[in-house]
Amino acid sequence: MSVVDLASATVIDLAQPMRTGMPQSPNHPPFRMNLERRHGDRIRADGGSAANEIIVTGGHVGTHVDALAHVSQDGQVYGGLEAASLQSDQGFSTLGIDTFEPFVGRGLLLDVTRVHGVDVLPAGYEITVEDLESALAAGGATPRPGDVLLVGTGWSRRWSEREEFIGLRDGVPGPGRVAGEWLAALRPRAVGAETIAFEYIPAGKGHATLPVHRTMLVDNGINIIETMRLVELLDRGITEFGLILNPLPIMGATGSPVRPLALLP
Ligand code: UVW
Repeated sequence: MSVVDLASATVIDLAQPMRTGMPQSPNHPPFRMNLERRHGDRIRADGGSAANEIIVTGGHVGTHVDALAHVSQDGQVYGGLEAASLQSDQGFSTLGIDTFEPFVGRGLLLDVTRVHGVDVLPAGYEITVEDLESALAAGGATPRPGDVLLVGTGWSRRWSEREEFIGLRDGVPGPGRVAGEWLAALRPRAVGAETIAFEYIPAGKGHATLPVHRTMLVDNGINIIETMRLVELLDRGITEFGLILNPLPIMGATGSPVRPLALLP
C-alpha cells in the first residue's frame, strides 16, 4: 500500500474495549481502572482542571499478545533457554514482549464459523485440521511464512457473557493440539483468535493444560494473540487484510494489551 492508499484505507479495530470487570482468564491478575482525580478536585488559578486514572493490571488482559517468555516446558523456554536464568522481579532478560518487533504485514482469517454455517461455534468445540483446511480454501488466499493467522470462532459475539466467555463450566472452542501443530507448520509470525485462550478447552476442564501454547510459544517461537474482536471481519466475509500489531514495549513482560488494526484498501 502506498502512503496515499493508507490515507484512504478502511481501518477495522480488532481490540475489545477494556474496562474493569471484563472477561478475564483465571490465570491472570485482572484489569482495574479507577478515576483517581476528577474535574474540580483541583482547580487551577485560571479555572483549568484535569482528570486522570490509576490502572492496575496483569499483562494478559483484554486483547493481548503473549510473549515467548510466557510459557516454559520442563524448565525451558523457546530456543532451549533455561527459564529460571532469565527471570527476575524485573521480568525477563530476553523473550519478553519488548522483543516483539512491531508487525505490519498480512493477516489471514480462517473462518471456521463459515465452514460450519453458524455464527458462533459451540462451547468446548475442538477445531480440527480439516476445519482449518476448509476455512483456508474458502478464504482463497495461500498463507505465506510471516503472515499472522487468525482463527474465527464467532466468540467475540459473546464478549458480554462474562462467565460463558471464560468457559470454566462449558469450555471454549479452539484448535486442538494437532490443529495447533498444523498451524505452526505454516510458519506464521503470530496466531490469534477471539477466545480467552488460544486452545480447545473441553467442558469442566478450566484452563488446566494449554498444549497449543507450548506448540506456539515454546517449540516454534510463534506469538499468540487472544480475546480479539473479529466480529466485523466475520460479518463482512473479509479473510485477507493488512494488519498492524504493536504491543506495548513493557520491558521483560510476558504479555501486553494490544489494539490490532486491520487495513483494507
Ligand atoms: C490464558 O490464560 C490461557 O491466557 P494467556 O495465554 O494469556 O496466559
